[in-house]
Amino acid sequence: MSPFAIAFILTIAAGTGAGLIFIGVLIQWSLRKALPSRPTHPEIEAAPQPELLSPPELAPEPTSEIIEPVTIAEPEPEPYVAPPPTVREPVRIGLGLRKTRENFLARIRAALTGSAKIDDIYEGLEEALIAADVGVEASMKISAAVRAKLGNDNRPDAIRDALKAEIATIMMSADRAPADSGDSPLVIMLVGVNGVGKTTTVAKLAARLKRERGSVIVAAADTFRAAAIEQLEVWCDRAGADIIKQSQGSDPAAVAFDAVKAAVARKASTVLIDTAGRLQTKVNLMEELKKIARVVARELPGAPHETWLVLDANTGQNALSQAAVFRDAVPLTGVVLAKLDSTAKGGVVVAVAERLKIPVRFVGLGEALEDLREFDAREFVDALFASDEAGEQSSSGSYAA
Ligand SMILES: Nc1nc2c(ncn2[C@@H]2O[C@H](COP(=O)(O)OP(=O)(O)OP(=O)(O)O)[C@@H](O)[C@H]2O)c(=O)[nH]1
Ligand SMILES: [Mg+2]
Repeated sequence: MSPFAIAFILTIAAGTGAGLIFIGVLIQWSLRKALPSRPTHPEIEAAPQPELLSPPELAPEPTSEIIEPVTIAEPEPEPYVAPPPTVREPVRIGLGLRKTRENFLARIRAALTGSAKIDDIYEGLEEALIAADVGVEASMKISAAVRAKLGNDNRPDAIRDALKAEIATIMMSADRAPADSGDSPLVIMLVGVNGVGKTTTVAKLAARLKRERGSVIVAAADTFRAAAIEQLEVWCDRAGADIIKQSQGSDPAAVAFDAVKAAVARKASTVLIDTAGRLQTKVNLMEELKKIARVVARELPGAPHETWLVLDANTGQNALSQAAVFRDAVPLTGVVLAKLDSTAKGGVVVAVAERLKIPVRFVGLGEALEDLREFDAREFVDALFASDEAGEQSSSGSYAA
């Protein structure tokens, strides 16, 4: 091959190579433009740009401005709910009535099986009722009603069933609908002689009504007894209720007034007024209760919507005379029978229903917050007549709160 031909081929090859290199560079350049830029050095990639360093969600110490969007993005925080005050299962009415039931049933059984003579049977029944503190008058009335229904039928089961039905009728005849305070707070005033269990009942009710209806305000309107306010404060703390108080010796009506006013302002659902059980004289106490009711009504017409007399179940028939005294001062709308657990005289609830014609609303079955049962006439009668074995069963079964 001639040197000219070799030179020509080399020139063509060099030109083609340069052309190819040019095209390669061109392709690379256009690809760079089309793809997102990638840093050439990994160490630069690991070190973000200053403006990327602190997006709100990554900032190590966020300021209040940048924390906001984060909080909004999170689910709504659960409202704080205090742990329920109940620490154990509530006492069952069957267990609370154990003493009354044993006493009552033993006597009824003796009356029904002791003699076949109708007169003896009914005499025995009356005695059993009186011994359970149903009261002489009510006992005779009940016994007469059963006899009128059964005539000469002396079968123990028939008498027992008729007796049970008669007591249930009396208990239910006193029943009435609970007060309705509409959109306003329901104001309940607790009254009763000293030591019956008012303050404990207020605390039990506060815990219960808070769970059932919403926030509760308690008025410490026993400003007479030393340490009464502190006692109530401890209870309210446990029950998770707000307390409105003043110093000892201050005007109880003013405390109750403040509590109702606060409840209206805070849209609380219930106000519970704890009152004194003893003042210098009984007259003073009654005047004070009247004044509380009057002053409260001035702030919230219709209040107190309920005035409940707290009775100690151990007082037996004396409960009736207490009720008469209080009823003269303030219209009673219900009874709370405290300490039913510690008495064999639980039959007094029958006398209360029969004589006073006001319903038993709750029964106290112990000293703890959860030891309060809503009163149910039929459940009470069933528990009263439950045979020992069945009673224990029902105490842990259908009577469970
Ligand atoms: N076993 C039992 N004890 C109760 C019950 N209710 C209250 N008590 C006890 O009865 C005592 C008196 O209770 P309080 O609630 O202070 O009575 P109170 O009526 O407020 O008394 P004063 O404020 O003095 O009028 C306390 O030792 C309570 O623990 C109950 O249902 N069962
Ligand atoms: Mg008290």
